[in-house]
Amino acid sequence: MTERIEGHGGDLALAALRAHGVQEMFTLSGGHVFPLYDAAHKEGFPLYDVRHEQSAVFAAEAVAKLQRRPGLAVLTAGPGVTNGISGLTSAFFNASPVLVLGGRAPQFRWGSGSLQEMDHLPLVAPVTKHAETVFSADDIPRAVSAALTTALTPHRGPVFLDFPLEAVFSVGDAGLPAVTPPAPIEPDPDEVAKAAGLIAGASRPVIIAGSDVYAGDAVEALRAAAESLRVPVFTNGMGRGALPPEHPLAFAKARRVALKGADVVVVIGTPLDFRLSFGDFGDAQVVHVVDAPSQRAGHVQPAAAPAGDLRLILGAFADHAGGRADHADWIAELRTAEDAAKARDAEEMAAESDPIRPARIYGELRKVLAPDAVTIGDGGDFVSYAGRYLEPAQPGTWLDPGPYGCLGTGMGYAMGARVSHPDRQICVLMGDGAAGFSLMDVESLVRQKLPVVIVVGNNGIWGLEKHPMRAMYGYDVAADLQPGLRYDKVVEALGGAGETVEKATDLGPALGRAFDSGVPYLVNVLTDPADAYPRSSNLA
Ligand SMILES: Cc1ncc(C[n+]2csc(CCOP(=O)(O)OP(=O)(O)O)c2C)c(N)n1
Ligand SMILES: [Mg+2]
Repeated sequence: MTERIEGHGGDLALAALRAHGVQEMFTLSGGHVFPLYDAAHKEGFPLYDVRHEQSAVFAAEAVAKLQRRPGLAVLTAGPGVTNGISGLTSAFFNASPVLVLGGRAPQFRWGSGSLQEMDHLPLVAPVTKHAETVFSADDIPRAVSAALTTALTPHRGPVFLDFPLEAVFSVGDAGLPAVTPPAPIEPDPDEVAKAAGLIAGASRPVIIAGSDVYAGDAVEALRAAAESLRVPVFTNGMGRGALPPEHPLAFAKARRVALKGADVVVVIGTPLDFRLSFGDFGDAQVVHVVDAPSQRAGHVQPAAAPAGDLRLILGAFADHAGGRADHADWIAELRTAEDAAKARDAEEMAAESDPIRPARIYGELRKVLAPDAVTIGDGGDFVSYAGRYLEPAQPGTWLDPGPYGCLGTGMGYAMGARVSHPDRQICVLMGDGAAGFSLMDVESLVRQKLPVVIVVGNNGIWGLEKHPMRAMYGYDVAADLQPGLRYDKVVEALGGAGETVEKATDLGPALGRAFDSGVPYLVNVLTDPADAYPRSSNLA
């Protein structure tokens, strides 16, 4: 214990939050959490409010993902907390260190039917690393501090605390717990050596690096390991951009060829889930490198699975003392496939068509996006195309919803990204269906002067569902939206600006106006509803 602090529950919470580097709060008003606002108000602590609690949690998650520090959402008792549950669950799947502080009906008359009285813990426990009710003001700094330490300890993830009304409104005093960063988890050196030996001895190794590489600040170590062992690298999630696109070992398009031909597949900092064919790569041996023992897959038996601090493991790979098989031919083979795919993509991204096809939108966007622009995907097919055609040039610049696949992250992630990077381009790629979940939060962005550009791929359908349903049944239901709807007018009505684009040649100038506008700006691009993203499994 270092310092003693006094005040109401909100003051005590804020002191502990600040000690852990929390820099802002995302919230939607509710009387149960007023003391937290009071503390923020008195201290000049930034507070951003939204129109749906999901956006508050998604904003907190974006801060956590981009800045690798805790993000905070404050939600009122009952419906405030329940509206935040998809956000918490996304953070759980993404291992994002998010703290949700909930209000809670008074404890002294629990069971008498107070307004918004419900026990949140059974709902949030399965999607958090820790969930606790804090019954006294004096106990708040301890609980906040412990919760944030848990959130930041690999494998990272969200935590939840709620404060009964009388606990957060009453005055207390407590010591401010000392903040110690989580100690790195030491990997088993034998398992690390075994993994390194397998990779070095392979003829056709491939690395797939995911979000935990960025979250664990192991981007440099990844590069060093790949260069030392001469292994081609593919990425997903927040791992994208870990190697600059021009790096000789950076690959994006040749994944199918790589996974088909590989004899050792090294998956680093991402689960062996549906995105990676559940860890089944045919005859190839699998090395799974995870940031904590809890992340070892239960459904496959990798040849090696070192668990621990990714910098330590990847550093040890880089320092591998044994010999190395020559991978030059393998790398050259993949480069040929990569270059061919890139040429095909370039053609698609330049293609004239009427109606516009999504590829062209990304072709135009690539011309105006700066290397440090943050791009955010919220939608179905339109976002699959973003994943294919956008090439993040730096790590920490691409936000997708992650394996939970929750639509509606758009405006919350945009708010968190804008707050994280006030001077960068922030661009949300949205399906027209996805737009319905969070577009009202453009109002929050306008009011709080947080400009972002929103590009809607408006095909008038829930494309990622309509096409598969037709393929499966020969008909579809519940898959149509209003064609040509003016989402730009919605944004205008909310105080932003926008325009509708129907011709490919109008895209570039419209995007230019959007990024120059300095307000939330929606470019509503009418796209071809017949266009379906080609995929092997169409269920999402
Ligand atoms: C909250 C939520 N509801 C439903 C789904 C199922 N879903 C996945 S993609 C998709 C269609 C998205 O349509 P749109 O945003 O218009 O993008 P498009 O596929 O048309 O490009 C739906 C409904 C989901 N992933 N998340
Ligand atoms: Mg759509």
